[in-house]
Amino acid sequence: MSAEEKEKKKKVDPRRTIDPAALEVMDKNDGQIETAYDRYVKMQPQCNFGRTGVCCRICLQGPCRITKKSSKGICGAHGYSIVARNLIRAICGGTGAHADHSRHMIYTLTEMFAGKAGDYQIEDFDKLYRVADRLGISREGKSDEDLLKEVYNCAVSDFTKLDDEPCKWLETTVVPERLKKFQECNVSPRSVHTTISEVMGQTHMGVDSDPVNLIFQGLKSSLADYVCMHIATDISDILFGTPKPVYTEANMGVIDPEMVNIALHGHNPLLSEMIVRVSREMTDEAKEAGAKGIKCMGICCTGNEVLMRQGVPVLTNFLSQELPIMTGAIDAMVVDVQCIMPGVQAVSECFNTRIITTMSHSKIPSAYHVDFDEEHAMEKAKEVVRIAIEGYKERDESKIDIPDHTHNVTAGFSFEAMEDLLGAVSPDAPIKAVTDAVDSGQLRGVVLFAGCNNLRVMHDQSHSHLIKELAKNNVLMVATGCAAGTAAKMGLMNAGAVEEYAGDGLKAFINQLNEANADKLNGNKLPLVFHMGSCVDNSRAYDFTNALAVQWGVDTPKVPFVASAPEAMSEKAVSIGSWCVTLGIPTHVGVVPEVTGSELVNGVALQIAQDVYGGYFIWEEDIEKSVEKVLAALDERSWKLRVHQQTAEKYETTLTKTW
Ligand code: NFS
Ligand code: SF4
Repeated sequence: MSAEEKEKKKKVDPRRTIDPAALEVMDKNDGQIETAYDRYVKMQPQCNFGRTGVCCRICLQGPCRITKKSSKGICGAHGYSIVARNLIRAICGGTGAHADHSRHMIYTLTEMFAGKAGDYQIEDFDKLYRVADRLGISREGKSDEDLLKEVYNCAVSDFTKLDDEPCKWLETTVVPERLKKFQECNVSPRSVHTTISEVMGQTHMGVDSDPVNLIFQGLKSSLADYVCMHIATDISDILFGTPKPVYTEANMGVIDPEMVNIALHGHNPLLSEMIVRVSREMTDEAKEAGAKGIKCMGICCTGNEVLMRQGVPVLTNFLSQELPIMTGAIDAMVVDVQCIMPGVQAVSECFNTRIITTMSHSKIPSAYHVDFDEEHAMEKAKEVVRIAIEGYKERDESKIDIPDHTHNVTAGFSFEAMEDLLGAVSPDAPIKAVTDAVDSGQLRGVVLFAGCNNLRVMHDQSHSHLIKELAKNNVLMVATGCAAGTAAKMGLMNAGAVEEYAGDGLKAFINQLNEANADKLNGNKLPLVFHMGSCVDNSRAYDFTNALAVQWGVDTPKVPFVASAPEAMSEKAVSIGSWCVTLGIPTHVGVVPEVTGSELVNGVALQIAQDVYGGYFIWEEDIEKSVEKVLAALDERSWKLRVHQQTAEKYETTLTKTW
């Protein structure tokens, strides 16, 4: 290592978080147990070829790296082809992960129809009807089970069909102008699985080297991603209920040393819902072991799923997932799929914590494994809880040290719950409460905070700062995934935050909702940021955007709605960002993806996308500039919308379709 590199490495401080609970745990540990924060420092400096996307390992002649000396790979592939191929494989990785999740939901229905998943049933009939209606399925003379079967058939078809008809979940959830655009540009996916296979085929050595063609296929993959995410949300709601407001707490102070503590981590609600249910029935077993009861807490998106539907407290978000184990009071961490750092196992070995993997395709060496299957869901959930109780019995009391940090959280804002709240102000067209507030200038627009944490930036900092600044500027905010985790942990997802941070317009808007919904809220008040769920539930956020577009009578690129992922990390985030853009949303990303090695590919992301789809990426790592750029993107749209509305009024014509 050169002297310069050593110097650079020294400068990175592993205390890369602003979460006070995480800092406390980290400081007490004083580097003795290694976590992601330490490994990030060790990893510096990271390879710039990979970072800019110009390293190709697609065939065994590679890796080929684009340098001044060699401007093409061994096969003659230009830098732009290599960058585009890498990018769309990342998008496809995200699509694959969501497809895996969504297919599991669909598969559970297969098992239900075969009489093999008795622990699952239709929980939310209204949601079933709503989805059936949206898909254009007639309800007349059909039993609920028949109806569910038809919804199921549509989902299977969206996953597997080979013809050119649009996927049902795309066709029925976007405005017609969007669909037309997708068909014109050939980015409307045939089906989820077909699209994934197309991307892998197209990016194989010696197939497509046209960067624009490649990127458009990537966008198709991102739309397939959107389809499977929406299916996952819909089926989850049908099986487990559509979220309604819930009240709980967030951050590591939620750990109760007198309880058997279970951390639910990963993404899938199929097992975690069962664990929450059985843990409520198994209090006696916990008491026999000397505990007061059983407490479930969530990490990442499994956490978001059980928070939204069951009010389960938030333990922490992605980046700090290893730290709760170091409190010495987590008896089991149950994981399913995605965003689970293998590092949790090594940390757990210093404590009593059992890491329990539960999916056959997502294992960690040395961890416990309970092989989940739909047929024995409750039984498997009980097995998991019993392992946690065993862990409790073996706890080393001397190691317990829980940081005393929590904040109140109000969550549970599915799109339906939002409509319900807005409907109290505007009964005929609930979403009009928002469009009116934007038209009058009371709100500056709507922003979705989505995405992960990433050690390249200070953990939780950009989310927190942007939320506070946008609140001041009267932006209505919704959040999902680990961005929502930040808001919850940092006290930005409760009524106190409205008082503290909201500008006058936003405060008046939220207070009007509070007053109109006083009976439903039982003395509680609405939060500053509305939690819409897991990352898969970004589908809910898009339903929100789409409803705004329908209400204004415009295509999505005219809607003052911006997505922001200031701490993006996973391939899923790359895919979600790409469908946001394709669906017409300006999308701020605070960690620039691996595309800067090709000016052409970067230019497509930043400019061409806007020309074609109306959505575009904003790469901005600087927090202050991010605030400015997000606000500018909102303002540009609301200004244009207003001008177009005034023009239409003046000349008594319809609103122009251009953006
Ligand atoms: Ni989303 Fe949720 Fe978090 Fe990022 Fe991972 S948990 S699916 S990918 S890290 S937000
Ligand atoms: Fe190199 Fe071409 Fe093989 Fe990529 S596909 S590793 S650029 S030879």
